[in-house]
Amino acid sequence: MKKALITGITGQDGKYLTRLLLSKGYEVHGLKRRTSTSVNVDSMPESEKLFIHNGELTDSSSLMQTIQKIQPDEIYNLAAQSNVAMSFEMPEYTADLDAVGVLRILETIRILGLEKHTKFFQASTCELFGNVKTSPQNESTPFYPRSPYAIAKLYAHWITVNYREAYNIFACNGILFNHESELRSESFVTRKITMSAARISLGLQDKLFLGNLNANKDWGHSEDYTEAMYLMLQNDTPDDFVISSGETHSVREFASLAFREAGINLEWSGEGINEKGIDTDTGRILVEVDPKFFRPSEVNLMLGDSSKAERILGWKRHVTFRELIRRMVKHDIESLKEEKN
Ligand code: NAP
Ligand code: F7E
Repeated sequence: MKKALITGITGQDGKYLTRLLLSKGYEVHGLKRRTSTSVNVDSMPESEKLFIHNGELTDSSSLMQTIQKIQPDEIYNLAAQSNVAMSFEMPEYTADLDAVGVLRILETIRILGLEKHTKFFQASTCELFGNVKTSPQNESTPFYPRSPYAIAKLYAHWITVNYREAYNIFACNGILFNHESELRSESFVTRKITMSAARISLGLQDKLFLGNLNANKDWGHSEDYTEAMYLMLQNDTPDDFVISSGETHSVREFASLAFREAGINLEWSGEGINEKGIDTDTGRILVEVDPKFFRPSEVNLMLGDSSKAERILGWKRHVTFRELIRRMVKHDIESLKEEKN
């Protein structure tokens, strides 16, 4: 039986990947911070093949002990300070966790002599492309990171490539474009919007405040992206792959569709910080811009090209942009109604 270790098991992707690997018969081990407050850990699948270990990516000794004990066939590194806006407030912590944390895992594999035994997946990000000059972005597009998060992930990306080339570790980077789900935290714009649309439609909230409505992102569903992670480690050779939906949509467009799913039609009026989303039926202002959500430097256009992953891994996305929004809004309305009752 194959053994996998997932760091960041309590996060959005950790949950979907755990389900996938258990369904494939793996023994799944998760690294969890002792202080984790994630609700996802309580809703982990009940399985006698699932084991949780306390540990931190900032603490080499916990990594060493856990990896030595499990001797995993595959490590999926999903743990990170994954919030771009927060990385401007905590740049040093973000670097320690998102950059040096990856080095700590790779060094543990090397020091324990597991180079030939343990395959490694790194959750790399489209944020590496940042201030893009060409679209769509693929594996050959130059990097121009625009936040402390993206710059930490840039180190993580290249140290993964380096340990593959220097020590022959089967190490892959998944250059993941934005992916969301019913488990996404509300600190990210998609879930903030779907939860607010659901609350507003049920009379539980008055208004939604957003930042940059013009940012264009390439959004997919986490279930599809975690399948790509698994496929990368089953490939014959280790490599790096862009995983994306191949479509780009603005935050404004996401909000319009989410409100429509909740039964509210929005029309947009005004410009810049004066732009407002107005309910066409009631004339009520439901969405406003608050500059406190602007970032010191922004990534305005993301559009991925996953043809390499489609060709080599046989990967394809199943959940469309519309379906993603439909699933998130439906989930949020149903769970709020349940709470209310
Ligand atoms: P997420 O929901 O924020 O999950 C992050 C995970 O990391 C959580 O389980 C968190 O645990 C854990 N973690 C945080 N600090 C830690 C530490 N010091 N030691 C060990 N674990 C720690 O992120 P996600 O959306 O699932 O993303 C998974 C990975 O993909 C991340 O590396 C992210 O940067 C990357 N990525 C995500 C996207 C996307 O659109 N979702 C796109 C590109 C790349 P707690 O429960 O303790 O907080
Ligand atoms: O922002 C804009 C914001 O925080 C998306 C992480 O998973 O994907 C994620 O990072 C866009 C940005 O995600 C609000 O300025 C407008 O342009 O949902 P987000 P992100 O920064 O793209 C990448 C690929 C990762 O690697 C990360 O780990 O939406 N935006 N108004 C807002 N964003 C937030 N959070 N809140 C707002 O009110």
